[in-house]
Amino acid sequence: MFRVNSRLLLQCPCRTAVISGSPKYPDIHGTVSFFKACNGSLVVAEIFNLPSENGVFAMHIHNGNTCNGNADDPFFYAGSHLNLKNEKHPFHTGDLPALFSNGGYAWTAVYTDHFQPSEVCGFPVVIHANPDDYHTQPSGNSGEKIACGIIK
Ligand SMILES: [Cu+2]
Repeated sequence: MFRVNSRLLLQCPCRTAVISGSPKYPDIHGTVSFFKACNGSLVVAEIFNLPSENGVFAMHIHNGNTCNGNADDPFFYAGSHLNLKNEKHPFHTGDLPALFSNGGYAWTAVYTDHFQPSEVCGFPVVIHANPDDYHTQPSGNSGEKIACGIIK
């Protein structure tokens, strides 16, 4: 166990999604790790080689069980936002803060009570080409899926 601050006492086992870009964005890679913490999870994301067109990228946990897709959507079968408690966006289980790119690199951490790491195991983390507006239903108008990885 590792105490970060008064709220965050991290416990393993933790879970990690290894992120890979779509065929259009093959250079994107990174990890999103989930640490069990008091009343929830600490989520730490480190992503490399984000495209330069945008500086802010939506990130969600989706409700599928694969990062497979089709000709129209490389991660179609990642599904829609994970929503274990039947909430509206942006209060879905899988709603997360956006990634802010610094020259294509993004690092972010969030402490959330939306889930425990064990509840999201097996689901995909999806990164989108656009920011999440945290308003539009059902998914924040965040555009094309550009990277994905299953939480293991
Ligand atoms: Cu998404």
